[in-house]
Amino acid sequence: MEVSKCLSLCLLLWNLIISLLKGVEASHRVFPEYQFLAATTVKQLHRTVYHFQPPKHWINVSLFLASSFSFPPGAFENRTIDPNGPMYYNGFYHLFYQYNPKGSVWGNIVWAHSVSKDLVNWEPLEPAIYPSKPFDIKGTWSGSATIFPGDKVVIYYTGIDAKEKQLQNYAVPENPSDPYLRKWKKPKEGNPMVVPDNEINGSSFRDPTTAWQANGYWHILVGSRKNDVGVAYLFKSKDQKTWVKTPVPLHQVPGTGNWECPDFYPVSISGKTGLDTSELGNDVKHVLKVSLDATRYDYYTIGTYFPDQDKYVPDKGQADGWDGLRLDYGNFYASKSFFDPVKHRRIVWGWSNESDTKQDDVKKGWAGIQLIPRTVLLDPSGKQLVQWPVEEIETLRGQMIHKSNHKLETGKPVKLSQGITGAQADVVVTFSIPNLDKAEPFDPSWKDPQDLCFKKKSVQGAIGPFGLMVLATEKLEEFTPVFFRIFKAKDNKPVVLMCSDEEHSTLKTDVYKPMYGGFVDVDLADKKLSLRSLIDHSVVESFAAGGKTIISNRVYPTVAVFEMAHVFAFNNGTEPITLERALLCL
Ligand code: DQQ
Repeated sequence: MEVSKCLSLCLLLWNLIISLLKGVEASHRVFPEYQFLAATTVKQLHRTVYHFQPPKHWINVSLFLASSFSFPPGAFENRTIDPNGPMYYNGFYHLFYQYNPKGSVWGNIVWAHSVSKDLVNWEPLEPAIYPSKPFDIKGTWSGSATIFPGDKVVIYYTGIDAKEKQLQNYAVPENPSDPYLRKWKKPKEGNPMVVPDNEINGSSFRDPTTAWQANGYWHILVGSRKNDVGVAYLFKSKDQKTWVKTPVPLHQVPGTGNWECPDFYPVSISGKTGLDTSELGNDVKHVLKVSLDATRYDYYTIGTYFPDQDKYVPDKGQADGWDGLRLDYGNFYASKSFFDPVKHRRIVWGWSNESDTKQDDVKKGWAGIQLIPRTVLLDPSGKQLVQWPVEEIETLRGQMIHKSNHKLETGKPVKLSQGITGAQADVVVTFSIPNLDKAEPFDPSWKDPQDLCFKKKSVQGAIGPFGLMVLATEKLEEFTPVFFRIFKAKDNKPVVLMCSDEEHSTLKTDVYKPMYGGFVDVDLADKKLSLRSLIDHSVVESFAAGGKTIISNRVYPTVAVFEMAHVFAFNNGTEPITLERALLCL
C-alpha cells in the first residue's frame, strides 16, 4: 500500500478511536487549559497582511492531519476557522467563520462575522450566532447561507444540544434591511429544523449546505458517516420549513469516513461565468465537494445531478475518495462556495490551519487564517476545476519588478526580489522548457503525487526541479521551494508534478514541515508553464498553470522575515529552463 494511503487509514482509525473515547465525534481536540486563555499579547511576526484573519484568538478549524511522513509533537492540535455562510447581500460581502473569542485553540465556538465591499478590506462585526438555545447550547458549528426569492436570507447551521447531539437549525436577520445584518435570531417556530433520526449517527451529522431549488422542492445536504461510509444526506422541503430526508442519500462512498462541510453547486460547461446554486440545464455539470475528516483535505468530483431521482453520479474516470481531485494539495480545509451576483462568479473560501504547536498558538495569541477567495470554473477539459484569486487582490499591487528571458542555470538561483522585501508579494512567473524530449520516463505505478515528490526529494531530474524559492534568506538557510518536475509518459505525453517542500522553511524544529504534491494536467504544447504565488509572511498560496493545481503552505521562518525575506527562481535539473517572464508585485 502507498505510504500516504496507509497513513490515511491509520488516521481514520485514530479519529474513530478518539471519537469513541470522547463519546462525540467532533473532530476537534479539546484543550480545556487553553480554551479560555485570553491572549495578553498578539505576536505580529507571522501575522498575515492581506489574508483574512481576526485581530486575535482562534478561527476555527480542527485536527490538522495532512498525510505526511512525520508528525512532530503538537501536529495533531486543533486550530482553525471554517468559513461559514459566505454571501453577497445588499451591497456587502459577508464572511462568517468559526471562532473562539476566548482563546487561541478550538473551543467556545461562535459564528464571528465580518463584512466587505471588495473582498479585500474587511470590517469586523459582533458575533452573529452563538450558543443560546437548548438546540445549540453546546456549540454553534458550521453551516451556510441561502438567499431565497424575495431577498430572504436564512442561515442553516449545526447546533450541539445538551446531550452533545448534532442538530440542524436556522437563524434569520433581526432586521433584514440592515445591510450589515448585525443581529440574528433563532425563531422558536421550526427550530431545531432537522434532528437525526434512528438511521443517522447523531454525533456525526453536520454542516448544512446552501439550499437549492429543483423539481418544485428546496434541497440541502448534511455531511455524515455510517460506520466508515462517508454520506451526504439529502433533505427536501416545499416550504423551507419542514425538511424530509430522502430514502437514499444524494451520494455516499465506502471507506472515506466522516464527511464534513459538503458543498454542492453547478458549473457551466461552455460559459466563463459562475452559476447560481439552483441553475440546472444541459450546459451544466455539478460539483460535489466534501471535507474528509480522516485526511483533513477537501476533495471533489464533477458529475451529473438527476433532480427527479435525487441522485448525483460522478463522471466516468472521476476518482471518488482519497485518490480524488483536491481543491488544494496543501493546507486547506472546510471550504465553502457562494455565488456572487454582482460579478456573476462562484467564489470558494477555504481555511488554512497553523502547523506549529498549540503552545506556539497560545504564545502568538492567534491561530487560523482564511486563504484568498478564489473564483471557480470548470476547466475546458470538463475533467477538473480551475481556481484563481479574485481579481480584487490585484488592487493591492504597488511596486512591480519585471524580469524577462533569463536563462536559469543549474544550481544558480536568480533573485527576483532585488532591493525589496519578499515577505508579502504576488509573484507571477512563466517558465519555458526548450527540451521536453529529454524528460525522464514516467512510471505508471507512480499514482500518488505527494509520495512521488517525496521519493524524488534528493534526486536531480532532467527537467526539474525548477520553480520558486520563497520566504528565503540570502544564503538559503531558510526557504520554501514551490517547484515542478516533468516526466514523459509512454505515449510521450508530459506528466507535470508540482511539489512544495517545507523542510527548510524554518530553523524551528517543533513545526510540522510536510512535503506536498499534486499533478498538473497540461499538455505543454507551447512548452510553457506558469506559476503564481501569493506570499504573506506565514502563508504561501501557489497556483500552477492558471489555477489547475494549487498548493498552500503555512510556514514560520525565523530569519527570512520582513526585509530579510527574498524570492528566487531556480533550476536544479540538468536541462536548461528559461524564466520567460517574471512579475513581482508588492
Ligand atoms: N468544524 C466545525 C464543524 C465542522 C468542522 C466545528 C470542520 O461543524 O465539521 O467547529 O473543520
